[in-house]
Amino acid sequence: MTTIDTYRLLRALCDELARCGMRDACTSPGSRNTPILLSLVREPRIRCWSHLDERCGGFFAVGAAKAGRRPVAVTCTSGTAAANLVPAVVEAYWARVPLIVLTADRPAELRDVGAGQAIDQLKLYGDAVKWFSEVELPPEADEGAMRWIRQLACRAYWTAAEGRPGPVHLNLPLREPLILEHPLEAEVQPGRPDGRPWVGRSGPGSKAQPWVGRSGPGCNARPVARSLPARGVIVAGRDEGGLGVHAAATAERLGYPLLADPLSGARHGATAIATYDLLLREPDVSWRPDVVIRIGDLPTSKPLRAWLASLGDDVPQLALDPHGAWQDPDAVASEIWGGDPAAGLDALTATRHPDWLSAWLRADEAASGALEEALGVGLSEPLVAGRLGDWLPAEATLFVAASMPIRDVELYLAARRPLPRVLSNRGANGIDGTVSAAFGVAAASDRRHPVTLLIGDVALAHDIGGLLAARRLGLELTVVLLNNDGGGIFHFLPVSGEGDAFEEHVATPHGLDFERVASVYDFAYERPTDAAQLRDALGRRGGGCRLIEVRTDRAENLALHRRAAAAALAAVRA
Ligand SMILES: Cc1ncc(C[n+]2csc(CCOP(=O)(O)OP(=O)(O)O)c2C)c(N)n1
Ligand SMILES: [Mg+2]
Repeated sequence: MTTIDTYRLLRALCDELARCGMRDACTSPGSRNTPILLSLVREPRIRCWSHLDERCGGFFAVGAAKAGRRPVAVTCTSGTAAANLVPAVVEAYWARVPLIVLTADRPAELRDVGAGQAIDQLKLYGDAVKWFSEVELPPEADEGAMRWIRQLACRAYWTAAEGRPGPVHLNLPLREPLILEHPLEAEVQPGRPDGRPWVGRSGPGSKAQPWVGRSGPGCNARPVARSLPARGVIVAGRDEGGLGVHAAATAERLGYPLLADPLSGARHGATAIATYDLLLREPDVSWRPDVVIRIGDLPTSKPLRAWLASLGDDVPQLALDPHGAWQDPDAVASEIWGGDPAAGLDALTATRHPDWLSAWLRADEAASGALEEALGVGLSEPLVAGRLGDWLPAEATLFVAASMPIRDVELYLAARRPLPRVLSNRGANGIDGTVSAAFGVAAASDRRHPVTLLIGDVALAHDIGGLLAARRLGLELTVVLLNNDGGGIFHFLPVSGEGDAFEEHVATPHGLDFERVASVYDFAYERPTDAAQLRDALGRRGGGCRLIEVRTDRAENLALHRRAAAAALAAVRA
């Protein structure tokens, strides 16, 4: 096999990915992956985002695929470089994000014989990929080989995008020389006419909405029309495929309260209950429904999960999931509908109960009012989380880190009005890769609309290398940092009673000076000390990256959360 054959095949692979709809790829440097990297970079329809740390590149791809709702490629060299993609691949698998991982590898004769940078990359990501293929390139890029590689690229793309989306891993052993001596001439086998992919997809939604699953068991089954009891609730969890709008409309039509996670895209609905995380903590202020309709992932809220688990077998729980996924840790769902959830929702009818919805809405109003009063006007973590929903325009994207930011957003973000799109890495709930994922979201979003990341200090320190994207990729991102010098979330857990061991090994304070961090990574820096200053800072967009630091105290934060929750529950009881 000559180097020209290698490049012909890899250029055809990238051509096919672009024909299928790929727009973004992440590269990271190395020698063995040179042919893959150059083939991607030379493909004009694919924007290539360079990352020097593969872990950042992988999470950037997760963010870009989430925001762009189409598969993103990631390539890296062999050895530990490929192992650095594990966290992103795992997150993509659990969060249903389509990635195409293209790892370069040593060829067979250089494996397990002491050659450098050679590890066992076969099925490196285990069951966290939808498809693994060892792509040994044929000796000659003849017509048969070109047909094969084009078909392989389409298979990788459609496998990642369709059904339950997720990552695909192609491992490519490559032999030296890895660089062409002369530029590549016209292709031997130019692909299908009119820019069509080698293997097209027909059927509903395959082009327009590859993200929303429509295959899988029972997908084409028609939902049975059902008439439901008057007292029901709809629980909507993370969904990036537009199902939230449908869930909100259905809740209105049925007169059901809507317990909608901010990641659901449903929380704007007229029946959405913002404070369910609070109301469901107390059985005397929440009411037993006669049926529960669940859509997509389960929301993060622990009280909500505990409440669902407590309802008992006489309250049927129907789970609708675009991919028929099992989202039921407490084994209480009575039915999991694997077909099109929108059609499933349309088939539901109920007669309205005169007081059911209004009682929930009244309780929510009382709780929201009391929370707001308890928070006051000082800059606190929950106040920032809530106000971002009010201050960011509806076209903005708010990327929220794991730990307290996502929990505060779930309780304190308003409901029943236009909200920004909210995204988060909730597949595996890691704090890793958050900065990089937010940059990926910025890369695949409309540049006219702001992307804001809400993140804690430990999560930011964990992916501090992700900040390099500000200097290197020309993207715009506003980072709102809630700096309580450690993991504030752990103060809510019993381990917080463990004194010094808790402080050093669990809370992990670090004392980082984020103003200096901002200057190292070329971020403009601001430190507002009141809400008006924060609001002004958010409104200033200069095209670059900004770090807005809000300092808080972990112990005070715990006390404030407790006070606010107690005040809200008292208000609802009253
Ligand atoms: C990769 C990874 N490591 C560890 C954890 C466990 N963890 C959950 S929250 C958290 C602390 C986060 O602290 P910070 O980002 O400052 O947010 P805060 O709790 O202060 O709101 C840790 C270490 C995790 N979720 N993911
Ligand atoms: Mg913190």
